[in-house]
Amino acid sequence: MKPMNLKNAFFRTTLLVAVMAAVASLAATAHAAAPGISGGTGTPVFNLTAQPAYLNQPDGSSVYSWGYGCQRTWSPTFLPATIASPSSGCPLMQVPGPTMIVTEGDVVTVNLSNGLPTAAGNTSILFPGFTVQATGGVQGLLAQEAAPAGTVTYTFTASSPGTHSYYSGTQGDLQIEMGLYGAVLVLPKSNDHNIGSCTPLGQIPAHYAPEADFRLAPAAYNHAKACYDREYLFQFAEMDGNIHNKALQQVSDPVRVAACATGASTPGCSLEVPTEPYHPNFFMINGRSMPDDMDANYEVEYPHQPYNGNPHLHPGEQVLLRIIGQGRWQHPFHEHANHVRILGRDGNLILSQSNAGDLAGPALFTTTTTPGQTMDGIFYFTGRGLNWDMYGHNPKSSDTLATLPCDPDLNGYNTHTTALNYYEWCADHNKPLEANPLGDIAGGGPITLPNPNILTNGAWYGGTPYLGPDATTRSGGPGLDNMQPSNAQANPANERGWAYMWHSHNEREITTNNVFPGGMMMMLLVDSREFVIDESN
Ligand SMILES: [Cu+2]
Repeated sequence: MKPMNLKNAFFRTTLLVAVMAAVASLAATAHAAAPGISGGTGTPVFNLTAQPAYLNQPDGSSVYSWGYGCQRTWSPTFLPATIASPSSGCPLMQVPGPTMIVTEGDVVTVNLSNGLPTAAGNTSILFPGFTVQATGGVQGLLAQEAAPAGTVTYTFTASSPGTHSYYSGTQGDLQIEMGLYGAVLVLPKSNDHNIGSCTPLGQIPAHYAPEADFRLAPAAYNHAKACYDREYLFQFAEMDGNIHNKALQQVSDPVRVAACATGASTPGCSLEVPTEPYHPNFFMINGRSMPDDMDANYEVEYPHQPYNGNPHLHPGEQVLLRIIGQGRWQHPFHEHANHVRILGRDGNLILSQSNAGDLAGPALFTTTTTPGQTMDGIFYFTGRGLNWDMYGHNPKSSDTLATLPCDPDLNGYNTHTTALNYYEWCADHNKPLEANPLGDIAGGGPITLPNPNILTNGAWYGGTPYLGPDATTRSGGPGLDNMQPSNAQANPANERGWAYMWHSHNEREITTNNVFPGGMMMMLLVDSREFVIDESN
């Protein structure tokens, strides 16, 4: 999608119509996955710089912020390799900071240099959950710190797999607010016997259509029940624009700049930015607000916000959600269409006390984030509970896709991995939606659909109650009115998925600068297996 098209479409309209219009104008390439950087194997080294820049927000704001970028002399390896990463490396400050991808047992070194304005003073990084050794720098309250233009080195062993946060350990009320936070993803060892049953890397999927593998690892944890097919990382944080504006005023103040020029410890060379009362007006997922979060990863429009939030999946896929609460508020994020089964928190897999080996994490309606805490959870969608056949099968149809069988396994799902309707809930197979159908399925269903013009919400969601490129035909049937607009508007061609809003249930947080819609909102796209999900951007 071209961002301008999206934004024009978005702000021309209002309320839910606006949301669906934005969905309609999204394009093929803006998928997600969990991109980041590697510092090598075994003893990875990451060279980061804390530095200032401006974040783009969809209301047109350009918000002065601080974040981490890669040191200019250092070019890391970008992961996963299937995602097109910037050829320039990552020298620019970004929010969130570069996602550091390591493997369990790695001895990780992070060299931090302080490129913040001198008046900002020292800075540091905390790696909660790890035992950190620091060398160089100066002693701070919570961690060894890098003085202005100085450096500090942290070393720790990546002792547990899972999603971990990192963030400033210096004046956190200001520095984390300004954007100094990021993620450490610790992958389980690839030779771990517990994940031997997972589909090996490079072999996803063995399903209907060949698709690239965008996973970082076969499993989230060293556990056979932590396998996954697809993954997304979402970091939640809010910003109070007044704090950022005050920080900008003060670092630009000529008197202060003059004082700082003679040394960081010169009287008058420090910031006095109040961080209370706290009135955040930007609510971000991965540093972006809706609708910007649905643009592509590494989109040039966001040089300092490279990561998006735009989940896609096929029915039946196990989708790993890596969730981090950054900032200082809780954010009750609701993943529509199913609950999220939590695997672990802060890199601790939650196991049953009574049944050894069983997972015991809760199924959450909202994955409410807590500042500093991380969650790993599994989300999936099968259509079970819809009470109609979402593929529109009809044994009498001449359409070969419409005559596919549903062969229930012991749990009632069609688990033939090469089938288009993999993980269809067979109890709903050939079960009509409409009491008085105009379409492909015989009569007798639970409801009568309203006028197609009422149901139709654009290109991603075709207005039809069926999945797949033929959904429009199936909902109307040969020679009958079908759901308009039809496939001709599909973008990309033949994507005929269902859109589910994923959003904060603190509704204040789905605004940008007090205007709805915006903030912490994205769209989940459920795509039929005919549609190849390409997250390579
Ligand atoms: Cu909701």
